[in-house]
Amino acid sequence: MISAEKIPNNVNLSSNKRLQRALEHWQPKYIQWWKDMGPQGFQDYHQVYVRTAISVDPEGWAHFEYVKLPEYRWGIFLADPVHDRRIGFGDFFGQPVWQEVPGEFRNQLRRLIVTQGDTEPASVEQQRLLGQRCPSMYDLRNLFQVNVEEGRHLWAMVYLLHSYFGRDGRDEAEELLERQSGNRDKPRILEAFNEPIDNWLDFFMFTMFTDRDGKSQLMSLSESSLDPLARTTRFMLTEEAHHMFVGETGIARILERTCQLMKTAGYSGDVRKVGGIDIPTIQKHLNQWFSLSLDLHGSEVSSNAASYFANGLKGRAKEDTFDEHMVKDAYYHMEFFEQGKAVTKDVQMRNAMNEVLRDWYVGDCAAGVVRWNRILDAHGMSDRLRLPDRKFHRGIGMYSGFHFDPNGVPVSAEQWEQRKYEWLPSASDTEYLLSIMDKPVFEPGKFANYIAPPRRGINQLPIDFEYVRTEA
Ligand code: BYC
Repeated sequence: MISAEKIPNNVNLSSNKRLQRALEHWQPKYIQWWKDMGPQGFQDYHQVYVRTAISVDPEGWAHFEYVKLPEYRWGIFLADPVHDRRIGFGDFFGQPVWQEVPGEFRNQLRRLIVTQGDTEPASVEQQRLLGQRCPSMYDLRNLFQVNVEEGRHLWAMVYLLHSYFGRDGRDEAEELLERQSGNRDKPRILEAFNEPIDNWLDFFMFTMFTDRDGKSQLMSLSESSLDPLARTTRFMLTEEAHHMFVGETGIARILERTCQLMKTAGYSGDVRKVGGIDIPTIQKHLNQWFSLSLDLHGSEVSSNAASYFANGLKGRAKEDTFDEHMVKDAYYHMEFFEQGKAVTKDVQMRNAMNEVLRDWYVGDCAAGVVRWNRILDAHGMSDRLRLPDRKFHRGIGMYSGFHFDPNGVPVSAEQWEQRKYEWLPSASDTEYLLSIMDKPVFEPGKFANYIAPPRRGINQLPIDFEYVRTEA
């Protein structure tokens, strides 16, 4: 039975019979999905020290307790309403926001919500084997925290589908549990969510770069004229921040350790001999996840994006910082690649909204890379990490039919084949990473050789706290 007590919420679940009925049907399927496709080997006998959102105010949010993963209390939360909120962009600028889905935008909105929702269980599926290779108990707990929150983000989208889209919303909610990351017949919708994440370097790069796409997409959806969508995604952003923290500090700690090992290895850069992760391998994984996450922003020129903007469904990140919100007569100077050359053309700004969001995203990523490079600098290393050019390794959009090196210089198909593993992880790189991650580190306060400990523990607890414990 669905009980509002077991499902923390601020949507009046106890008096909403329609939602209760829909969830009664869906929730057991979700739990089954979580047991089958969630963290493998940590479902039955482990208690994890996680935070659970029990209300949207800061105190309710920072509620920590030991939980058996399948018993996590996935909740439904909307950020507080904004009084007299008005549509902030597009053709309906200035009108009151919508509390119900307008019939004419129903399909478009459902599609956006389903695409967003699809990424959440996908990421849990991608990461399900990582626990068996964890570098420490602290990291294991962070992985599970990320996983349960992605599960909650799925609940958030399912809440919208159940509450505002009737029968087809309920069908879509079921399908969100049926598609599977990497499945040949029923893959996840967006490409990056079908890539395996079987080592922790990929996990940290994913949470740094792909979760940051989550941030940029959620920021643009939190501007939506559909108020329940705006409020749901606004609350999701608070959780996304922690995921990016896990990614950014994870790589920072690997860099810290790599610098130490480089000194031991005599500055030769040959840190693999002493069991560390060398800078070129880190750079290749950065290239991989940054380029896959650029693809997640869609094509540079997109009539879908123009229509989302015109109809007020999906805005720009921080829409209120722009001077003009109708964007009818504005142009974006866009670089096209024609006959081997870059040519700049003006594109109607509404058609360039994916690129506008991508610009914001690239800036946010670049700031993170600057912070990583400070670690290399502080250790006196001359190596630096860098973002590859946005034309590099693209599978979506106008560059997808061509090949470019990380500097954005065009290369032929033969050159690409010859050189791609200088720029992207090869099978032997993965083999090496798996070899140093083959044994999980479960002893509290101990860390795998390739990563430094964090500066501090979770919730002001010591680093050697038992963040994951087995039942007696
Ligand atoms: N892979 O005009 P186009 C997150 C499709 S991450 C495969 O280029 P549009 C998270 C597109 O659907 C954030 N297909 O782009 C992070 C369209 O198909 P149709 C997730 C792709 O429509 C970590 C066609 O290509 N949220 O939260 O503007 C862990 C041409 O479309 C891809 C969202 O994405 C791709 N990469 O779409 C957990 C927000 N890109 O119509 C979670 C919702 C495009 O021809 N989604 N296509 O069949 C959207 O706003 C938009 O759908 C997109 C861009 C941003 C994906």
